[in-house]
Amino acid sequence: MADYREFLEKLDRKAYHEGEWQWQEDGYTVTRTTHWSPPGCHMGCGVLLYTKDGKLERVEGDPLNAVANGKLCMRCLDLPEAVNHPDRLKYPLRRFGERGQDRWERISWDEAYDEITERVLAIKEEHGSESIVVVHGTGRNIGWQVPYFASACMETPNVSTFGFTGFACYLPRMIGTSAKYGDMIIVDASQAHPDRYANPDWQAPGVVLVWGNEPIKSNADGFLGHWLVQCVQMGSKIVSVDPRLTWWGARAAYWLPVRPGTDAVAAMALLNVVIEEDLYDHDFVDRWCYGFEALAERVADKTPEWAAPICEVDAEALRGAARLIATSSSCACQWGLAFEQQIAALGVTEAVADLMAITGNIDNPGGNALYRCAFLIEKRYGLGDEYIDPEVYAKKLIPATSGINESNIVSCADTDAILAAIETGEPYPIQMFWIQSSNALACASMDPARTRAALMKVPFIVVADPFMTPTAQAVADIVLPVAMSCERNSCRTWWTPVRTMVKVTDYYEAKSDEQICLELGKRIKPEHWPWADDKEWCTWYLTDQLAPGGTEYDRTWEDTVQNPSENSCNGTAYWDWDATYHKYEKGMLRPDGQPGFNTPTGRIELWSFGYDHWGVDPLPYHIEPPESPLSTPKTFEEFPLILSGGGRSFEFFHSEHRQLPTMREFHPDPLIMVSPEDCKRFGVRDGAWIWVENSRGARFKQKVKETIEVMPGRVHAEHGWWFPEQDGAEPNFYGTYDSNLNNMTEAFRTGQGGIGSAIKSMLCKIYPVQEGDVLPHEVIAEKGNFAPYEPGKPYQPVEEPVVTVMS
Ligand SMILES: Nc1nc2c(c(=O)[nH]1)N[C@H]1C(S)=C(S)[C@@H](COP(=O)(O)OP(=O)(O)OC[C@H]3O[C@@H](n4cnc5c(=O)[nH]c(N)nc54)[C@H](O)[C@@H]3O)O[C@H]1N2
Ligand SMILES: Nc1nc2c(c(=O)[nH]1)N[C@H]1C(S)=C(S)[C@@H](COP(=O)(O)OP(=O)(O)OC[C@H]3O[C@@H](n4cnc5c(=O)[nH]c(N)nc54)[C@H](O)[C@@H]3O)O[C@H]1N2
Ligand code: SF4
Ligand SMILES: [Mo]
Repeated sequence: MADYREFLEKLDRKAYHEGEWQWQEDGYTVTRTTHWSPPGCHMGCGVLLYTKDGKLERVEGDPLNAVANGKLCMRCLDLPEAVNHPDRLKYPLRRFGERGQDRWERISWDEAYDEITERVLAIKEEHGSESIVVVHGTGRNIGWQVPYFASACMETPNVSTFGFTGFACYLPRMIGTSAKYGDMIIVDASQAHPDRYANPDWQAPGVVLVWGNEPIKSNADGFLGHWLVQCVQMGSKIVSVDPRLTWWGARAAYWLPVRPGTDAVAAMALLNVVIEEDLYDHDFVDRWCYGFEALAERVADKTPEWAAPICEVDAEALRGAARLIATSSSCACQWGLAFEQQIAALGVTEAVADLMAITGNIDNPGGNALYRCAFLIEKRYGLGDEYIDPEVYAKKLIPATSGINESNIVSCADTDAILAAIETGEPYPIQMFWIQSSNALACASMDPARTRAALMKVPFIVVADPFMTPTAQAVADIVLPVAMSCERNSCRTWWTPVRTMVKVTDYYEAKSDEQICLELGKRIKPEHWPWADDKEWCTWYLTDQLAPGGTEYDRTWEDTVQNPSENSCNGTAYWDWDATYHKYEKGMLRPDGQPGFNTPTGRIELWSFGYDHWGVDPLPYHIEPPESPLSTPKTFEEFPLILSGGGRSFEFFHSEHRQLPTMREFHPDPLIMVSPEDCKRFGVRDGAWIWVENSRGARFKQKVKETIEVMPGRVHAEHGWWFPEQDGAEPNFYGTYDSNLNNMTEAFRTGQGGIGSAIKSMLCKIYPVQEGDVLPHEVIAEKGNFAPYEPGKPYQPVEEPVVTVMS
């Protein structure tokens, strides 16, 4: 460690470039900026864009960017291929003929805006603005832009990642930790220190719990995987909790290969060992935690021996991991999507949050840091909500039974409530969808055929995307071409320093999300859109003191772009994250300035008032997946494999990048991992296409990757696949149904509080694809879906679960 620190201290950063934002080099203009979307990514690493004659030709990492240290993934390196791709949408398009016929005519932006404006005004007048649904995807360039657009232009509270049941991405971890800690946590990999790994106050984590997350591939939620690689090189040990043997598991002190969807069982056993063996941090628990006795009582019988047969992890491994976690200098939890893609989402979040708390790993060096957004600019969902008439706002589509929604913790609408409104017309029919950054049919929708059928009932649909997608083909009336990252002026502050993207090239008539929202906003609700252009709008976002969250930022967007050393892109003073440790001792977390956490009790709530208020168990609990060896043993006899999936790959961001020759050269087909034992048992072989089928008769096909990464009895498939090279018209829709893992997932089935969905823990069987087999898109074209369903209701379970909650 000392050697590396010395190396960093001596490093002459200026040897790379002078820190200016733009310069000329070998006939290129080089621009120093960041990238996040499109094509999409959660992060926002520093890039040097090399442009010539108005074209992006090359992308390199920016060595002076302290966030990414000059490192880039293949998706950023390959940006020129995406940006210059001939299939990109060049002009606004209007459908003629029926939906799904792939018949489009070019129209002007004015024509598009006129038609949209006319329809929106008429819908608001006749049906109320709540009948407009605004849809966005994850982490793209829409995090604050689309919520503001929904409120200040469309005036609707119905904003959603439509099709994605149970808020099954990150949100449960966010609200879970907000309730228990009053803040969200992120692994302290030195990212708040301008001098990073060389900072003397920072220590590499003693152990990192990589739990249901693949950080090198996903770089999710404000965290870069290579930071952890650096930590490992500086001595951090790994505990990997993952049914698959990942890069991390292969290097771990303990690999705990839980049965998918049983993480809460393993977590409760870890808590049991830490408490029973008296390994917890007494001082921290006494001074800063509330509800320890209740927690101890809850886990008193959750011994490793109790857990082992349920979660399928060896009891001694659970014990060893618990001891390592509790006795290391620090433990950080790099948690991931597996937390919410299971029905016990809030229970496992709770258990692991408690484990970090009672071992004293909150806001400590190399532990779990409590950081907020840059300059406290936390404007996301809810931005502009004050422009929605309170009576309209009260009509937000949320499930009647969900306490979380009633408390408005989740400020977006609920996708299943929207689906029910479309299918049943109750409480009101939906008149319009505005889809900006979502390809629901290929990716976010838990039942794509059902989603499509529902959307066919919606009279007017607009999609704004850089590419023609299966979703746009299937349901759009108007498609708007969206600019890529080097073609737009933008900014973001999420988990990050203030970052900007700056426009250096053009592509035909494509416009940025900012331009589209602003131009349409000015037509429909001019009073809420006072800004002259995208740059002014961004400056407002960064500097508006009155907006929720407030901000101390006083630079314009242009200043930010042109003085990167002042904010994001340099080794000094690059953002205002407060790197102070133990902020709770110093009165830095609560609005009243008192020591403690920003919770009702001022302590970390091991017994959570927030959870209790939402109608969720205030202590850790487990719920078995709706279908599992324990909950539906009969179904398990015929469907003996546990299906997990959606693990990220380097080449793709969700359904994106499938057009790019380089990515398809590396990763031509959707892959399902099958163990050598199961290949033998089910008569399938490496490289062969197989069917994966569930008890409802839903199926999809992928190619076998025979590998020891998965254990016998478990398979792991990929999500987000469609084939831009295939026919886009109905019924094929670029083959989007045929390899779609989400034929198997379900709307209307969630965990406590309407949160979590069993996406990564289902039952299936596998068998070889034969020539002449009926394809999923043919079944859907003929029958509508694989099984019948009642409007607004979940599918009837094939077998009623016998085991449910364990608490
Ligand atoms: N390249 C790329 N990066 C991405 C994305 C992308 O599509 N491509 N998507 C982005 C988005 S929106 C998100 S949410 C993040 C998600 O990124 P991650 O949080 O890393 O999630 P996944 O890659 O889905 O799964 C992580 C691990 O969970 C394991 N797993 C599966 N089931 C279970 C289970 O029941 N329990 C446990 N403990 N583990 C399980 C899988 O084997 C896998 O190794 O990635 C973001 N980054
Ligand atoms: N089975 C299974 N399904 C999953 C997952 C899984 O792990 N397993 N992961 C789930 C998760 S965690 C998530 S978050 C969802 C993600 O789902 P989404 O975020 O909705 O991702 P996509 O469906 O790929 O749709 C994104 C679309 O936006 C376009 N786009 C990209 N950038 C921009 C931009 O800046 N502006 C605009 N206007 N458009 C842009 C892309 O071209 C693409 O068509 O998928 C979920 N689906
Ligand atoms: S994480 Fe990878 S793809 Fe995302 S911005 Fe950084 S380098 Fe680019
Ligand atoms: Mo996600």
